[in-house]
Amino acid sequence: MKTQVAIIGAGPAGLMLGHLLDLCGIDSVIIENRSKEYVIDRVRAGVLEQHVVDLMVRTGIGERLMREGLRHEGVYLAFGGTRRYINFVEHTGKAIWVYGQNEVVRDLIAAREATGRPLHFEAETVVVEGVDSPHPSIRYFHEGETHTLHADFVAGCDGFHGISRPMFPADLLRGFDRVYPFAWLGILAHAAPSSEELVYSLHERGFALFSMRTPQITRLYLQCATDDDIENWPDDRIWSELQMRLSTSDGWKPNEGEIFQKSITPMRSFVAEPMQYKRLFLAGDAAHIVPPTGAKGLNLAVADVRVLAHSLQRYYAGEGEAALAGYSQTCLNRIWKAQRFSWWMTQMLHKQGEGVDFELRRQMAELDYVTSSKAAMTSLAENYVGLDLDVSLPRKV
Ligand code: RFL
Ligand code: PHB
Repeated sequence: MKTQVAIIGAGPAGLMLGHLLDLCGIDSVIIENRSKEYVIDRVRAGVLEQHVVDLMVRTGIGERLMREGLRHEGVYLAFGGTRRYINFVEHTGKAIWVYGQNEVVRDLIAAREATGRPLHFEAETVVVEGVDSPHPSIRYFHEGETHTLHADFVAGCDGFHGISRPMFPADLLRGFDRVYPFAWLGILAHAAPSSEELVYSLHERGFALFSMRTPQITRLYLQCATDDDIENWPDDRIWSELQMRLSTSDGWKPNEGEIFQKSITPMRSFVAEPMQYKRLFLAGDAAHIVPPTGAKGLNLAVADVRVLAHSLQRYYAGEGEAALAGYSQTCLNRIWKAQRFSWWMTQMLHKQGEGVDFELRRQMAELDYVTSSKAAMTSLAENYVGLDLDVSLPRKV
């Protein structure tokens, strides 16, 4: 079997890359080790930057997003029992959208299936070979058989635990990371969101976040210990902790309802440099992880594959290898800024440990400043809605 680009992983990065390449007339095969249901049902991100929304709309996959997505013009930061609003549109002219990663993935799979181009689920990539030659290949198991796929390029869109990053020569790849001493317990509940905007809260008991998925479903997060067990968190304890950490003196509090999903996620910052080794490219979580406080992971994954699709389009248009040389650095410049922002939001909003009264007072002062200085509000807003990405949009033809 032959294709132009072999894509490992059908998360947002791999699926969006396949979609953009299709619009450029470039052939690809997407190989995913999990089932279609698993990939769609995995509960993850919820916030889309304006550039992702624009991309989806202009490339013909934004119809449901426009109908069901929730446009948000700002966020609340809560501390000391009060909520303060930062208006993104006023400070940047841009907004963000709440639309579950599940829905983005569902739309991308539907678009892929409509093209008839290959997307293999439950197909595990085991070996990537020849990436240092013009003829790489990947070997994978699918429906009980081993297949070999020859390609011009391999795109490693296989997440943080994938096999692509370890294929880089050890003396080429450098990893930069930070692990945080806390985790997030996240829930989905059948409860109408009681605020139109997200609420990020710093409380002396720890961080909490109020978000949503639909007009009937609330998404909530609580800071917890890294070694915490979900069994320690019966529903009553979750609600009582959320009410304590989120309720504000203006009478606002989250609505309660039946909890139908809960899980604990560790938090880390990680960047791999470079993101290209000859014919092998990394994109999305395969190359970098951000703590979720800045809502950047999915958005960065989409930004990477926009740069990659654009580079490959130029390559096939006749520019040759030169078109690919800037991929890593173009992505990394923006990734490090998103890393900085995600780290900054995380340190400002989480309780750093026990007996940290100085830190808490300092964080409260920072929140007071960030929600009262026009310059600071503008800085938070322009990072939250997403820094500029200078790549032209392919259009659905
Ligand atoms: P994914 O989504 O992990 O997809 C990688 C895919 O590769 C497959 N795979 C393989 N396939 C074949 N062969 C192999 N050997 C393979 N090894 C792995 C996997 O099964 C999988 O399907 O990575 P991708 O595409 O780079 O997408 C990244 C995003 O999923 C991630 O950054 C976000 O979910 C992060 N994130 C958030 N991002 C945002 O932009 N906004 C948010 O509001 C936001 N909130 C979050 C988040 C992540 C969270 N968790 C659970 C980590 C909230 C949470 C709680
Ligand atoms: C979410 O709705 O899942 C969400 C929102 C904002 C974040 C992280 C996750 O910073």
